[in-house]
Parts: sequence; C-alpha cells; structure tokens
Amino acid sequence: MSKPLGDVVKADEGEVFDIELEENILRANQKIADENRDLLRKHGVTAIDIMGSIGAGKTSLIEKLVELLKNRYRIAAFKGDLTTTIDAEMIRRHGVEVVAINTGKECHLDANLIKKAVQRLDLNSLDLLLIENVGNLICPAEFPLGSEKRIVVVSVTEGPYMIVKHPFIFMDAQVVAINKVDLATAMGVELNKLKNDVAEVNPKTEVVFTNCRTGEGVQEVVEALGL
Ligand SMILES: Nc1nc2c(ncn2[C@@H]2O[C@H](COP(=O)(O)OP(=O)(O)O)[C@@H](O)[C@H]2O)c(=O)[nH]1
Ligand SMILES: [Mg+2]
Repeated sequence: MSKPLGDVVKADEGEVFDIELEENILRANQKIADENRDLLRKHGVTAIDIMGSIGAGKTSLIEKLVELLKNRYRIAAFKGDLTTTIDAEMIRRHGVEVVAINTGKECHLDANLIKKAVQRLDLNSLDLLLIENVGNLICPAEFPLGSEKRIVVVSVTEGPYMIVKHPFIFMDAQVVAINKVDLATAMGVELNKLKNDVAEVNPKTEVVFTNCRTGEGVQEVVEALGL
C-alpha cells in the first residue's frame, strides 16, 4: 500500500508571485469590461464569451452556432489566440466577420483587447458577437470582457476530473456545454457525473450535452443562452 499523501503545501493569498494578479489590474479590467458592456448594449449587441481548454470544441461550437443563427442575427466573432489565425479563418468560412486577436504570451483575453477589437466593428450592423477566448480553464475566469453571458465548453476527452479541478471558471458561467458526448463511452466518462460536478460548483448554470461535430445539442445551447 502506498504511503498516505500527508499535508498539501498551500499558497497563502498573494504568496505565489508569478500567478498573483494585482488587485488594481483586475479592477482596471472590470472598469473597461463595464464600459464594453454599456457600449455593446447601447447598440443592441449581445456578446457571448466562449471559454474552455485547448481542443474542447470552442471553435466547432461557434461554427455550429453561426450556421444555426446567421439567418436570424447579424453575427461577428472575435477569436483570441496567442499567435495564430487558424481558428479565425475557420469561422470566417461561414460568412461572418471575424477579428483575430493575438494575445502574444497571455493565456486569456482581457477587456482592453475587446475594447480595441470592438473599434473594428460597425456595431450598428450587428446583433450578436461570439468571442472565442484563449484555450485555458484558469486565466479567463478572472477577466470579464463585458459579455452578456459566458459559456464554458468542456469535453469528455479531458477526463473525469476537469470540472472539480477547475471550479472558478464554472462559477461565473451561465451555460456549460459538455462536449464530445460521442466519445464518452470510449473515455469511460460518466456524463451525468460531469453534470453533477457543474451543479455542485454552480447550481444556477445550465448544462447541455453536445456533439459539436454533428451539431447535436447546439439548439439547446442557443436556448440556454436565451438567443
Ligand atoms: N468526436 C468529436 N470531436 C469533436 C467534437 N467537437 C469538436 N471536435 C473536434 O475536436 C477538435 C478540436 O476542436 P476545436 O473546436 O478546434 O476546439 P477548440 O480548441 O476548443 O476551439 C477538432 O478536431 C474538432 O473537430 C465532438 O463533439 N466530438
Ligand atoms: Mg479554437
């Protein structure tokens, strides 16, 4: 039998300097996020922040959402990535305007980048703005962008503990898409267990099971987002 694990080394607040985020940075981000929200609302634009790990299915979900919604709404998308524009090109193929945002080394979008990207759009000819955040389950949680709603895409291929290990991103999400349901059996992942994990972290969040390759469940995502 292995030895018991013993006490866990825990960082005190502010102690881990390389991941500590200065309060004033977060406050400045919140202020710009509020301004973004006001500006978008004034023009009747609904922005949705789409978060999740690399490969979870964020781009695939956006592509399916665009296909479902482009006859009802005038849509644009922002695509946050470190350096590439691959996803942006993928979304653009569906005939919507896409602004690629490269964050360099940053693991999340922030409100200031959204403010800059919004200046590229004609807000008067837009109803819906889909924002694909940088693939990460940790950093984007702390940086609201000014969106009306936040959705987290989590796929079964990330294993059974993704949600319990990363609770913060789920706390501030109105919708969670549990994606790649077609692979659940192969991965040995129990879908209802993942749903319960979300409910434990945030009982108000709506959980939808999706296959963003086929489009299964995407209509329910639309309804959960109130679109
Ligand atoms: N089997 C399966 N593959 C999926 C599903 N959704 C996305 N994928 C695939 O997973 C890969 C990563 O998807 P992508 O949308 O690029 O993920 P992102 O990094 O979160 O934007 C792509 O090859 C997709 O075709 C799904 O529901 N089932
Ligand atoms: Mg992507």
